[in-house]
Amino acid sequence: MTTVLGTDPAGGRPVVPSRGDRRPLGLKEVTLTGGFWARRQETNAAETLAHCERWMEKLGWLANFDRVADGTTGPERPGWPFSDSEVYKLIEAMCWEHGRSGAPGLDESIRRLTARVGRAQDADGYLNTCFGHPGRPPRYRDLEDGHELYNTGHLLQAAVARLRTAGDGDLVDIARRAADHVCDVFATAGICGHPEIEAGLAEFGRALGESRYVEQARRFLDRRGHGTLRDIPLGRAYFQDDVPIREATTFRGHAVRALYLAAAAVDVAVELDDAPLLHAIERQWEHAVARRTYLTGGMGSRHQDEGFGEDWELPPDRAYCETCAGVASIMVSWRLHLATGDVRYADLMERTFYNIIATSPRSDGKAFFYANPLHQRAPGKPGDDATVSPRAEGGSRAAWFDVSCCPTNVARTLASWHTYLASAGERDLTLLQYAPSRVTTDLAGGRFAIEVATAYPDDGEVTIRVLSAPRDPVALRLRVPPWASGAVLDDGGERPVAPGLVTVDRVFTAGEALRLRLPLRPRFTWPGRRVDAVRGCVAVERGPLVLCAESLDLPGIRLDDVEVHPAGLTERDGRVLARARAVAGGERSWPYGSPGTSERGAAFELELVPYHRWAERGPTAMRVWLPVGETARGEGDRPE
Ligand code: FUB
Ligand code: ZN
Repeated sequence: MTTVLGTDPAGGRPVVPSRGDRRPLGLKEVTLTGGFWARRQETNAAETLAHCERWMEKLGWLANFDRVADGTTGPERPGWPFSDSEVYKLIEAMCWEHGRSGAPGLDESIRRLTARVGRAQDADGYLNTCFGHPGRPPRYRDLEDGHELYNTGHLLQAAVARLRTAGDGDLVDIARRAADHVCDVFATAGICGHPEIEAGLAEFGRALGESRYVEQARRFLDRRGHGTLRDIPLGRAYFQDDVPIREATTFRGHAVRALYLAAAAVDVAVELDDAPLLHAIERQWEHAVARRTYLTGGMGSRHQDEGFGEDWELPPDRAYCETCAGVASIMVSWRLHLATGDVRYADLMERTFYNIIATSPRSDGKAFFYANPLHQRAPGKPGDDATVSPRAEGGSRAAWFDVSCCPTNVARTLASWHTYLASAGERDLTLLQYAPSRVTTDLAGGRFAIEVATAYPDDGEVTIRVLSAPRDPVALRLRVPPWASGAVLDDGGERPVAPGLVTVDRVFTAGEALRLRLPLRPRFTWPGRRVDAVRGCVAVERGPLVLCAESLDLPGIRLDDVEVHPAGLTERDGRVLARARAVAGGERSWPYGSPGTSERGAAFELELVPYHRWAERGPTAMRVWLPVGETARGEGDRPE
């Protein structure tokens, strides 16, 4: 491989595989012009980035770097061993945002933060504020929990963002020294308890054309699964050190760890042309999506280890669904889409974007959900924006957490969101997500530029206007989501289009327009019969949005007393309403036995709102899965 040090000609992309079915588009090729995601990007830029920096300054996580540089470290150190990674994820988010908007103030922030980080680097490339300095534990003594390589992985991803958006410079130099150090120290043994270094090394290696880094990522991957990490009460599956990655059949253990590892495995498989490794991850994805994924796209059912449960273990009230696991799941699916071209991966990405990534941040961008349950039994306490939340759950978004991995992960994902909107092939452009945007890319026959106008996800009409096109035919491919049966494409004449990919392959002319109509009627969704925890319930979805009921809309009625009738769903004046009744009685007696007699109240219309906005109006009970009234059970189209 040769060394390449320029910016990405596409303007910056988080993932640039050197081969594969699809080519990702960059910040210069896609621009959001308004709508759902543009609003979130603006808030992210205007509020979240500064918010994260303020908190890390206030808590001393940034000053940890200064203390190392000044030689004033000691036994006391604020933050967890992985707090350095939050600084790196923030820098990464700033780099994508800077690449997107060009805001000059951001460049200065990136330089300022980079300088503080760089001063803490040891002469041999080691860079960590928790270990290896006076008064601190020695380096690499606690591979299970120390997160040293994990932190470095995030540093490398930040450097990739900087390199691709601004070119070579201090951050890239720092990261290169850190990566070289890792390759030297871990040439023959050792893995980190939290995967992430693998993804960092693989992408940094791609960005620099440095095969040594990719090879080191492969070593880490193949070393895992042989029980080299200490056994712990949660078992070695917690850090995926129980089964070699090529033999594993599903995602398991700590969800973020499992998914970062899988993302890296796809990168390595693609770079090293390792088909068996790629197929192993495809199989694991399939298994986990079929059996271990929530309706929201959330992953992770267990609080005890922030981890995947067994197959079908998907309790709505105890759902963990960490926001970071949503980010990591998107990382895996995106890489699999690029490698294989399969749009199923973009289907899951859409679900996760709208129902996990959009759910986490409060609309002002200054508080976040960490866990994303599908049922909140009692309203949470109002969040206190001035204090650090000691817990991941609780029913209110928190300004900051003791373990605050999610806010910076949301920030870097939102800043680069539009790079997931489309992908390209030799002679096709494929729209994967729908948002008001302009997309311009060079295909084999020449430049193809389109403008997308839509109010999606509020409205399902998507107009694609051609701005310029090659003289020869090209293929415009549109993803039709799996829920969109009845979709219609108007391409000079209307025709029904089935879920999957619809292809228009012809000569396009500037000025012409195509219209895709995705039906967004609200619909009931039944759980498969094996998902025990929500048997007897239905959920309501509208387009890509999962909806929920909030107790705030039910004065005088307990949300958990409400039953719905799965034939009564209407949409009026933009509101989705389900026919419902409140059921009374039974609280004081033994809650098991033969069916009791409960009193059913008068029918009323239950308002359902997008899950991504729950608790936005204040503390509330909430549920996605709604019990079906006894008389109504047996109706509907239930999956097996
Ligand atoms: O351990 C680092 C991060 O903190 C994990 O990815 C999250 O799950 C949280 O535990
Ligand atoms: Zn997190």
